[in-house]
Amino acid sequence: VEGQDGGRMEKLQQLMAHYEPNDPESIQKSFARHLEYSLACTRFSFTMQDAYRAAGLVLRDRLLESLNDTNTWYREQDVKRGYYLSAEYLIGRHMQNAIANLDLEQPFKEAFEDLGMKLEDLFGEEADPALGNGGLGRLAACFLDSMATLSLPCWGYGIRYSYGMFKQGIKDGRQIEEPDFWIGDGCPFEIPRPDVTYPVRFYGKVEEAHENGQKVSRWVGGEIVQAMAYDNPIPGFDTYNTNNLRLWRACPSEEFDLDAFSSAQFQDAITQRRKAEDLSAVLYPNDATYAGKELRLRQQYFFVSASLQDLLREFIKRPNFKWEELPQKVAVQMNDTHPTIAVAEMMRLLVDVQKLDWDRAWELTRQCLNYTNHTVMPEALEKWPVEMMERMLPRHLQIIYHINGIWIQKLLQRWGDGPIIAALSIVEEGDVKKIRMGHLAIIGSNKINGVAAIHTEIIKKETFPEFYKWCCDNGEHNKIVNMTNGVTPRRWVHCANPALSEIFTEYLGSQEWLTDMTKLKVMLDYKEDPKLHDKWMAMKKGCKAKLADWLKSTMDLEIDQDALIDIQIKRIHEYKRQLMNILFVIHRYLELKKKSPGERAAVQKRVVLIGGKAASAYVNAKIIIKLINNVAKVINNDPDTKQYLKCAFVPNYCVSAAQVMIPASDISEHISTAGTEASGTSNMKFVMNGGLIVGTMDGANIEIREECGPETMFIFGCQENEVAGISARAQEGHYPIDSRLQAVFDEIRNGKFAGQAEPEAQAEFESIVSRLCNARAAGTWDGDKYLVIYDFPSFIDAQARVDQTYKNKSQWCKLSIQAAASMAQFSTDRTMREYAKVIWGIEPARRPVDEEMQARK
Ligand code: BZD
Repeated sequence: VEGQDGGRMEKLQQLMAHYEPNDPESIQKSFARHLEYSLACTRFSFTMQDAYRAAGLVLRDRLLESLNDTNTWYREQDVKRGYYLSAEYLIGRHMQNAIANLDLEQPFKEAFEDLGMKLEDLFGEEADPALGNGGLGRLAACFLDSMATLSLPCWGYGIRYSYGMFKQGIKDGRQIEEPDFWIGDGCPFEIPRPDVTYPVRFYGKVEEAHENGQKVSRWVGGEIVQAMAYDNPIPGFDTYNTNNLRLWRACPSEEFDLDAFSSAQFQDAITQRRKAEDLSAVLYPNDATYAGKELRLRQQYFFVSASLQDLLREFIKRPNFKWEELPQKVAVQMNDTHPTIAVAEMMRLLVDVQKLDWDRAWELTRQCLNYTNHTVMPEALEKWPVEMMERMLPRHLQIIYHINGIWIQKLLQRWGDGPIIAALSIVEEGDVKKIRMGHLAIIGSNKINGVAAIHTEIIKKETFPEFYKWCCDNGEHNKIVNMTNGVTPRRWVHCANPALSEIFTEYLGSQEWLTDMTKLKVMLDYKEDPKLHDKWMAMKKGCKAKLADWLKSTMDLEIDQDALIDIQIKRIHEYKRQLMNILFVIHRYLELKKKSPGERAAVQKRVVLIGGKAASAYVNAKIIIKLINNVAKVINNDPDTKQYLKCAFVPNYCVSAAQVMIPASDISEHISTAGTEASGTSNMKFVMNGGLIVGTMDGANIEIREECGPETMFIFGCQENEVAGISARAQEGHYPIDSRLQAVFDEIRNGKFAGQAEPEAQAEFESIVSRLCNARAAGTWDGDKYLVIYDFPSFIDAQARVDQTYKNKSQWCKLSIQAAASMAQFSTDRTMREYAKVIWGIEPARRPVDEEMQARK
C-alpha cells in the first residue's frame, strides 16, 4: 500500500516495534492463539498433529522477524551475496533445529512440559521433507545451516517438489516405492510468496531483429510457466542472522480462460494447467545416472531461470547500480551439473534482456559462476541431446554454440587441431549429438571444485584431464580447487545426540564448541579419564536404547543392546559395496555355525544394520536389498546363532532415521572401492558421534584418518592407484577367490537364502555371484567392477581387528573420544569459510544486537 499514509506507517511501526517475547508463558500464549485462531482448533480438543502445527507457527513468527531484519541488514550494508543453486535440499525436519538455532530450547521445554507435552513427541509429528536423493542434497542443507551460523549473506535456491524422495517399503524382502506427499496439510515452516513470481518460457522460437541498428535475438512463443517463491527461513546458531532457502513451485501462467468454462476447450485449459504444475511435482529418485528425461531438463531450467531473475532483480534494485559491479556483489555456486544451464541463462538475461554486449556479459558471467563436481562416475555428468535442447530452449542452444565457437577458436590458436579439441568441445558428436553440461559449467565458471582431496585430484587427472591441462597452460593452476565436505554439528551432534552435546558442554564449560569445533581438542586431555569414560559409555548406552526402541516400533526388531552395533546407511550402489558387507555377514554366520556353543559364547555379539534406497530402475541394487533381507531372515531365526549375530535391512532410510541410528553406532561401514566415492559425509557424522569407521582409502575417509589418527580406523582394501591393475587381472580371469568367500558363494548357490521356495530370488542371487566371477568375454566385461573379491579377505581382517579392539572397553572408549574430538575439519563451518574466502569472496555480515534483543535473551 503506497501513497499518503496519514501516519499509518508510524503507527504500524509502533505496533510492530517489539519482537515476540520468548519467555515460557509468552510461548504458551502464542501457542494457544495459533491453535485457536490460525488452526481453528479449540483449546479443549486438538490432536498432537495440531499441537505440532501450532508450535511450528510459534516458531515461524520468530523466524520471520529474524528473516526480515536480516534481509534489511544485508541491503543496508550492500554486501556481496552468495547464491547456492541446487536441484536438491535434503533438509530433514525443521522443528528441533529451529528451536536450537533460535536459542529457544529452555523456554520451549518449560512451556510444553507445563502443558503436559514432550517436545520429542511434537518433533515426531513433522513430516521429513526429503527434497533430495542423498549426500549431495544433504550437503546443501548442511551448507545452509553453516552459512546462516557464520552470518554469511547467502541464500539457497531450489525446487519445491510436491513429492520428495519416495518412501521405501519392504514387501517380501523387496523394495517398494510409495509416493511421499510431504506437504500434507501444509508445512508451517514455509512461507508462500504469491507476490514473488517470475515467468519462465519453454519451447517457442528465436526471431532475429534489429533494434537501434543492432542485431538482436528475441525468444518468442512457446509456453510460459510461472515460478512462485516459497521461502524457508534458515536460522543461524548463536547469531541473529536468518537466511533464506527460496524454493520455486511451478504454476500455470494465466488463470482460467473464463470463456473456456463455457466452451469445449475447458478440458484443454485444465490439461495445460496440470502440465505446468507437473513441472515441480516430483523429485527424480536417481542419484547417479540421468535418464535423459525431458521433464528433468525442464525442472532444471525452470528453477535456474527463476533464481537468476530473482538475484539479478535484487542486484538492480540497489541505488545507482552498475553492471561492472556484478562480480563484486554476486557469487553463484552450481551444485553439480544440474543447475549448469545457468551459464547460458545468465548470458541470455544479460545480452537479450539487459542488452549488454556479448563480451561484457561473458566476463561477468564467468566471474560470478562456480561449479562443484560430486562424482567421478562419467555416467552422472549430464549430457542433453541437442535435438531436445533445440526444441525446449532454442535460444540457449544458440548461446551455447556461440560460447563453444569462441572456445574452440581459442583452443585451435593455442594447440592447433587434434583430438584434444573434440575432447574439450561442449558438443559431443556421435549418432545423437549432445551438449555436455560439465564442459559448459567449467568453461563458464570462475572456480571448479571437488569435494575431498582425493576426489579433486581424480578430477584433475581422470574426469577432466584436458581441462586441467588447459588451466595449467594458461597459468590458471588454481582454477580447480579442493573444498572438502563437512556436516553441521548443530543437527548431527547437538540435535541428534543431546547426551553427547551435554558432555562436550560440561567439559568445555560452554557451548562454544558448537560454533568452533577446534575447542573439542580439550577433550583429548580426558581421553583416558575413567570419569569421562563412564559418562561416554552411558551416552552410547542411552543412544543404543533409543535405537532399540525405534527399531522395535518401526520394524518390530529386537536387538541386544550390549552387542556391537555395526551400521551401513547410504544409497544402495554397487560401488558402495553393500554386497560385500552382506557377504561378510554370511561369512560370519557360517563361522559361528561351525563353532560349539561354548566357542560361540566367546565371539563378539554384533548387530548389523543396513539401510538405503535403490533407484527404482536399478535392478542390481534391488537384488542386493532382497539378498540382505533374505540373509537377515535366515540368521535372525537360527537358534544356534541369533544371540550372537543379528542382521536387518532398515526400511526407508531418511534424515530423521539417520538422527536415531548414527549416535548409536560402534562402527559404521564406508567401504567403497578406492577412487569411487567422491567424499561421503555420513562417515563424518558417525565419527563426530564417537563411532569408529571400517573403511577404504577413499573419499574423505583418508582425511578423517589423518585428523583422528590411523588407530581410530579399521582401514582395508586396495588403494586407488592399484585399482586399474587389479581390475585388468580380474578381466583376464586371473583372480583367486579366497576360500572363505568361496564358502559364502557356495552357500548362496546351494539355496540357503532363497532356494526352491523362491526360485526367482534364487536365480537373482546366483546371477549376482556368478557375475562377480566373470572374466571379460566378447569385448564387454560385466564382472567384479568394484573388486569385491579382491578386497574381501582384507575386509575380514579389518572386522577381526574391530572385534579384537572392542574387547578392551576402555581402549575402545579412548579411541572413540579421540576420534570425536578431532573432527573440527569436518564441520561445514570450516567448509563454508573456505568457499566464502577462496571461491566467493564473501564476508560475514553479522546483524548487530540491539538492546531489546539482548533483553529478550
Ligand atoms: O555427493 C554424493 C557423492 O556420492 C558423495 O560421495 C558426496 O559426499 C556427496 C556430497 O558431495 N553424490 C550424490 O549424492 N549425488 C546425488 O545425489 C545425485 C542426485 C541426482 C543426480 C546425480 C547425483
